Amino acid sequence: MDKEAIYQRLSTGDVEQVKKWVEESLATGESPHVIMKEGLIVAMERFGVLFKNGEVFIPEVLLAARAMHAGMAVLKPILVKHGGTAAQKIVIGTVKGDLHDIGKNLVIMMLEGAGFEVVDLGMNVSYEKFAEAIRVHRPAVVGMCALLTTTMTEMKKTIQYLGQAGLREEIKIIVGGAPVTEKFALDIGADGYGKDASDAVELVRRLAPQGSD
Ligand code: B1M
Repeated sequence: MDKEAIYQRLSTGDVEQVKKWVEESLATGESPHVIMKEGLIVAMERFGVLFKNGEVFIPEVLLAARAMHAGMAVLKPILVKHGGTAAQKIVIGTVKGDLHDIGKNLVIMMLEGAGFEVVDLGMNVSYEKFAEAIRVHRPAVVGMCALLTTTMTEMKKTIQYLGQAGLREEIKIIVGGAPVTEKFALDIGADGYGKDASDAVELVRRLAPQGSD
């Protein structure tokens, strides 16, 4: 797998070339998980360092993110197909005030790939919307993502709100995102913390084993 090629294509935001790279990598027999984790994610993380260092700006990052989504869209049906039948339901969203969804979408893809049924609430999700989704979908697990130190506190507020709404006992809550830590997760009363998308799948498997409801 040519990691430099995917980095170049992603960093120029070239949607068609990213899709083509993913298709070509699949055609060589590369595993979709490896293409996602070692190709797309690594390239996006590398690009993120440039953003951090002020070498690229928000428009370029948005273009790279769009190209990454296009590459993920090619992989998604394959990951889902190999995941088996869905059983346990997971509701997931990026918390209020936070517009980052790349990591969340990766977690969703991995969960779907592992056979879970996922309800994606999107980003900037209010407490009320999480509560409403729990009432409607009755998930085994609720996942919350935050990428900003200013929005990770919304996780705690959402958990408190779900408690007040009488919904906390019936679900397991997992949290994740770059600034989140295991300690923070425990402190705010979550049931688990996923450091990355694979970790999130392992966590959900432990908290809501398929066929256990
Ligand atoms: Co923003 N941004 N951003 N950004 N952005 C960061 C997060 C930042 C670290 C960049 C920096 O300054 N170094 C910084 C946060 C600083 C902080 O809070 N300490 C930052 C900032 C400041 C901002 C704005 C405030 C910038 C501005 O406007 N001045 C603004 C905020 C907007 C808002 O949310 N209200 C903003 C905007 C944006 C864009 C819209 C331009 C774009 C988002 C596009 C999109 O998501 N559709 C963007 C991006 C892309 C980034 C960086 C470059 C990349 C984030 C990313 O997608 N990483 C990021 C810098 C960086 O990370 N190096 C940055 C790749 C992704 C795969 O990783 O999301 O961590 P991640 O997900 C991982 C794990 O964390 C885990 O699994 C994933 C896969 O392994 N995981 C979970 C994630 N969720 C999980 C949930 C789980 C379990 C695991 O269970 C539920």
